[in-house]
Amino acid sequence: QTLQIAVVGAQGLVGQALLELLAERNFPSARVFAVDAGDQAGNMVGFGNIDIEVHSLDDFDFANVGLAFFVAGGEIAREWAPQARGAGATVVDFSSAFRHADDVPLVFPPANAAALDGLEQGGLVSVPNCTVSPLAWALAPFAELGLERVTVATYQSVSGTGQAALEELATQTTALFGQREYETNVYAKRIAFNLLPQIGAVGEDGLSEEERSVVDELRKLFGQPELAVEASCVRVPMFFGHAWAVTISTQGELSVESARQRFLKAGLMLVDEPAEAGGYATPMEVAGSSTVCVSRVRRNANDSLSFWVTADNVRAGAALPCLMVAEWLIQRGHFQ
Ligand code: 11C
Repeated sequence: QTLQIAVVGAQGLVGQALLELLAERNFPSARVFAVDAGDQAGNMVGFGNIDIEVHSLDDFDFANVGLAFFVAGGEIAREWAPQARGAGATVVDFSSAFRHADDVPLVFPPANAAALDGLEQGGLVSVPNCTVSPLAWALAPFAELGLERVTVATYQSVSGTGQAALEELATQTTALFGQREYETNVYAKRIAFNLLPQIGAVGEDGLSEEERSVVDELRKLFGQPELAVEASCVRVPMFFGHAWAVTISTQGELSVESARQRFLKAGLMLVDEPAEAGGYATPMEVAGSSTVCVSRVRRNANDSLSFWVTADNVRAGAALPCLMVAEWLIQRGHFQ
């Protein structure tokens, strides 16, 4: 193996999950560098059974890196991805920085792997928001029937916001149990024992940033700029795992049984035993796994199809899609 890899943002939630997956899936590489912004002197991060040193982005040399994952947010991607590319690295970016650029492919392989065709060494690929990739996985089996409308309500855990939000939920929860005062810093209102119906700033069109992201990214992924998408994104007091209540209409006829077969063929896990108590999957059960689960598949009176999707937003929603892009590039001989 000669491919050297950098994970920029290695100490973040997504960075750590990505390092775990790279080790678990034996991703072919000669060396993996953990890189992060700021002074990293002496910091170590887990990679499989070992710990590896974290390099400071400020003086990291991308010269011998063939593949750089950026999982460090938009600001760092905007500043450093061009430098990594300039040194010859292909960049797989998990941030909102380039997702809407016309000349940058937005790719989640189960939905649109063909968008990677022709990517050159030193190229740039954007990976969708963690709220979009598992949803797109569940929608992909219906794309060939002609997707007409997607209506989705999301239930998003606080890990989607990051480490500080995990701490805020934990601190508020214990304070409430202890009947103590609590602070609200990360979110506009208390998240413990509550639901927040807005994720990101609301734009002039009335959609929150997260809802706009779902609409725009699904349209780009499926190459349907006019696809009817309605999204309502809600932050819930869970630590890990997002869930999606989805309703779709397609041009072709769709029975519950054929939908189930399509989910299975696409590699999703079906947990759907309506006759059994608890015959569905919940975020708690998928947390820590790379599985995207579908439950409660049913047909509505107007022939639309509804179902429930749940996945670990950090692992299956963020880290795995980055790795799937890289695995696809490897299979296509991109790095030779
Ligand atoms: C959340 N999905 O769960 C969001 C985070 O990649 O644009 C969105 C960050 C992004 O909070």
